[in-house]
Amino acid sequence: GRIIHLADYRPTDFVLERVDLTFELDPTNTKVDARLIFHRREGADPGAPLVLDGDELSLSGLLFDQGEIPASQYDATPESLTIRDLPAQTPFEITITTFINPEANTQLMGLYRTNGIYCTQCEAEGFRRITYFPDRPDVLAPYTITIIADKAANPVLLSNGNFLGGGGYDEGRAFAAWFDPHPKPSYLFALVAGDLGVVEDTFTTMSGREVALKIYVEHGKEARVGYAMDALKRSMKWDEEVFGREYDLDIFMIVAVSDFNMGAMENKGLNVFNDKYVLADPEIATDADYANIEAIIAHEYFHNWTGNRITCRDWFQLCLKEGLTVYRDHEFSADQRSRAVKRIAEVRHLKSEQFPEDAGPLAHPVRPTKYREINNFYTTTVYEKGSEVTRMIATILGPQLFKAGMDLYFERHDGEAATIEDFVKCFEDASGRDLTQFSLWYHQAGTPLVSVSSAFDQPKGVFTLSFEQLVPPTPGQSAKEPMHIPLRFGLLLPDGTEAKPTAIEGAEVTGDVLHLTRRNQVVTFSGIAGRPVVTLNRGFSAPVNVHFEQAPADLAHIARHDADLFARWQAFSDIALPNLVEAARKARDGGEITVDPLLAETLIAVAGDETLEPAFRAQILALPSEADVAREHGSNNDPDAIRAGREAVLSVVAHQGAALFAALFDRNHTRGSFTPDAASAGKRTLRNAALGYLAIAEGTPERAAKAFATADNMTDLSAALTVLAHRFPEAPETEAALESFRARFAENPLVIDKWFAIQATIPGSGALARVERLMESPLFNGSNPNRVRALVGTFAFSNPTGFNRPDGEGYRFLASQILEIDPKNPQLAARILTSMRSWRALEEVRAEHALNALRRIAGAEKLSADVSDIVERMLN
Ligand code: B3K
Ligand code: ZN
Repeated sequence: GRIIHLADYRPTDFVLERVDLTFELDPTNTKVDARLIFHRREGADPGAPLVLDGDELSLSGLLFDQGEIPASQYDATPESLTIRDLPAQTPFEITITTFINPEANTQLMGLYRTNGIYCTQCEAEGFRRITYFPDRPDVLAPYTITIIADKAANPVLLSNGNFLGGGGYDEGRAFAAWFDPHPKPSYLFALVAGDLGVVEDTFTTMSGREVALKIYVEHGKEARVGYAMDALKRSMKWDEEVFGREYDLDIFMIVAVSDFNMGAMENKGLNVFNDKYVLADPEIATDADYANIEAIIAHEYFHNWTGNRITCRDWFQLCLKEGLTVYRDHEFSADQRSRAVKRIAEVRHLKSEQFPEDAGPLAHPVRPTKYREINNFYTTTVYEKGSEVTRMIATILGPQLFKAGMDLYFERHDGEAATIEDFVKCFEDASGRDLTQFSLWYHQAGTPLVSVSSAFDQPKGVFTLSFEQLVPPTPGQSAKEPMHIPLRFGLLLPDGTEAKPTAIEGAEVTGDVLHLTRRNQVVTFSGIAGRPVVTLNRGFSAPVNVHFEQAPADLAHIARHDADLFARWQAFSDIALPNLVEAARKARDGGEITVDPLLAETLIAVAGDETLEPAFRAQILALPSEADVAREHGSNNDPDAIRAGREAVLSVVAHQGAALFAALFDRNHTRGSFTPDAASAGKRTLRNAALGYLAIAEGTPERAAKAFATADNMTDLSAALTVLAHRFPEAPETEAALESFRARFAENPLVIDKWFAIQATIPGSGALARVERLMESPLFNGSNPNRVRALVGTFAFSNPTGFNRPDGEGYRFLASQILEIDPKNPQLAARILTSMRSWRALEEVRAEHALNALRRIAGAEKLSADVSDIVERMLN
C-alpha cells in the first residue's frame, strides 16, 4: 500500500447530498443498490471525474439519472469506480449495483455473517467493501436504507436512524426501511439482520423526549443484558448532566455479536458490540468484565456527540473523536466508581501499553502525519495518550474554562468534520490562553522525561526544584521542542500539613499546577519553614516519566500520608520499582537479593489501613508487574531474570505480611451477596490479592483449591483458578479445577476464553506446549477473534517468560500464527503482532531470535497491508 500524508488532504470535488441504499440480503450473494445524489463542489475543477472507492468489488450495474451510461464514460476496478463527463453545476444521481458475499467475508470488515446474523463493520474503510463510495469521513449525508431479506431467518432488520416502516415484501421475504436524518460519514453506517432476541427499555431525555432503548442478543441470552442496559441509561443521564449532551433520535440500539475485531462500534443509533462487552451475570462475568462493559457502553454512547455529530475531517484526526471520547468515558467511570482507584487503573494501563508503544519502533504522534494502513492507528497512543492530552487541557484551563471550551466546540462544529486545530482553537477562544506550545503533545511522539533535583536553604527558607525535560527521539522525529507539561504538586511538611509558599519564581503556577515550559527550569519557593517532601505529578496530571531521586523514607511518607490517593500509590510504586529492578539484576548476574525493609513495611501499613477503601489497598498489593520492571529497566531485558527477581521480592512480602493477608482474606469475602458495584468489587480484589500472597507464603494449593470450590461468582472462581494454575501448575488440585471449570462452562465461549487465558499465562517455558495443546481443543476456534486473542494474544502479550523463551520458540510460534491468521483476518493478525513491539529492548540472544521471526514474517510471499506495515515499522 502507498503512504497517505496529512499534507495531501484536500476536499472532494463532489458534494454528496443523499444516500439511498437497498440491500437484498443473501448469505452468499447480497445485492446492493446504491443511489447517490451528488453535485460538483463550488469552485471545483468542472472537468474533474468522480472517483469512488471500492475494495474487492465488482460492478454489476451503473445508471446516470436512472438512464444508461456509456461504457466509455467510466472505469471500474475492484478498488475504484471513476466516472467522467459529469455535470458542472446541476445535481445528478448515480445508481450503482454490486453483489457481495457476506459468508466469505472473514476479514469482518464490510458486511459479514456471524452465527447466522448479518452484521457490518465499516470503520475505518469497510464501507467500500459494500458499494463504491466516497469512503472518507468528511463526506456526510443523510441515509435511507431498505433491507429485504428472507422473512423466517431474519425477523429483525436494523439500520441507523429512525424506523420508517416494514412488512411483507413478497412471498417469503420481508422488508424494513430506516432513515437517519443526521448527516453521517460512511464509516458510521450499520446494518444488522437475523433472528435475535431483544431487551427493551426507555429513557426520557432532559427535554422530556422518550427514547426507545433496545439491546439485541442471541436468543437465550436476554437475561444477561441487564447490566449493559443500566450502564446505558446511566451514560445517557451523565452526558446530559456533565456535558449537556442530549440524545437525538427516537431509538438507540445495541447489537451483541460473537465475531468482532474489536470491542464495539459507535454506528449512529445502532452500536454493534463484541458480546464480551454486553453479556454479564455473576456466574459468568468478573468484576473487571462489569467495569469494562460499563466503560465501553459509555464510550460508544458518548461517541454520539464526540465522533458522530462532530466527526473527523480525515483519519489523521482520529484522536479528535477517540482521545476525547476515552477522556469522557474515564470521567464517567470515575464518577460512577472510586475516582482514585480508577485513575490508578488508567495509569497502570497507560504505562504498560502506551509507554512501551511510545518508546519502541511503532511510536507515532497522537495526531500522526502519515500512514500506510489506517487500521493500525487505532492505537493506545491515539486513544489513551489522546485522552491524557484532553485531560491536560482540562488541568491547564480548570473545570470552568474547560467546560466553556467544550460547549464552544459542540456549538461551533456540530454537524461538521473537524480537525485537532479546530478543537484546540475552541479552548483558546474560550480561555484566552495560547495553546501553541501545548499542541506539541499532538505532534511530538515519545514519552517526555522530566529529571528533577531539589535543594533546601534552611536559613533563607527557600526551597528549589530544578527541572530538565527531554523528549526522546522516535521514528521520523529526532529533534524535539520542549513541551508544556502541567504538573500537579504539593510540598509536604513533616507535620503532615502542606507548605504555603509566600512566593514562587521560575514557573507559572496556577492553583496546585506547576507549568513546565522550558527545557531547563529552576523554580524557587520562598517562605518554607522546614525541609518539605515534594509530591509531584499528583493524579498523573501529565503523561511523563519523572526521574527524581527521592529518599525511600520520603516516598514512604508520601505513600502513607499524601492527601492525593493516586500520589500515595505512585510513591509506593517508586519505592517498589528500584527494588524490583535491582532484584532482576541480581537474579541475572548473581548475588544475594535483598529488599529494602521499607517496601514490605509500607505495603503492610497501607494495605492494613482500614480507613482506606479495599480497592485502593488492593492496588498497593499488586506490585509493579514484570512488564513494569522491564520498562523501568529499559534495555537488555531478560524476562526470566525479571521474574526471578520479582518472585524473590514477592516472597519476602508474602512471608512478612502473612498474618495481614490471612486477615484480609477472611474479612473481605462477599459470599452469598454478589453485587457488581465498585465497593463490593474492591473487597473481592483485595481478598484475591491476599490469596495470591498466601499461596506463596503457605506454599500449598489447599487454600486456593478451597476458594475455588466455594466461590459463588466468576470473579472469585477465576481468581482462585489463576492462583492454582500460576502457582501450582502441576498440582492435582489444579488439574481438577481446570477440568471442572471446563466441564461447567464448555457451552459458554466467553467463559472458556478465561480458561484459555489463565492457562496461556502460566509462567515459564512450558507455556508454549500448553498453548499448542489448547489450540487442538474442540473449544478453540481459529476464526473467532475472541478465541484467538484469549489464547494466542494473551500468550504473546501477557506471558513474558513463556513467550520470550531464550530459545526463541515463542517468537517462531507467533510468526507461524501471524502467517496463518493474516490471509483470513489481517486486522487481527496485525494487532497480535504488535505484541513484539518491544523486541529491541530484549537482551541480545532473545533479540536475535525475535529479529529472525520478524524477518520470516516480512519475507512471506503474500502479506496484508496491515501486517506488512507493522512488521516493516518494527524492523526499521
Ligand atoms: N471506533 C471504533 C473502532 C474502530 C476500529 C476500526 N479498525 C470503536 C471505538 O473506538 O469506539
Ligand atoms: Zn471510540
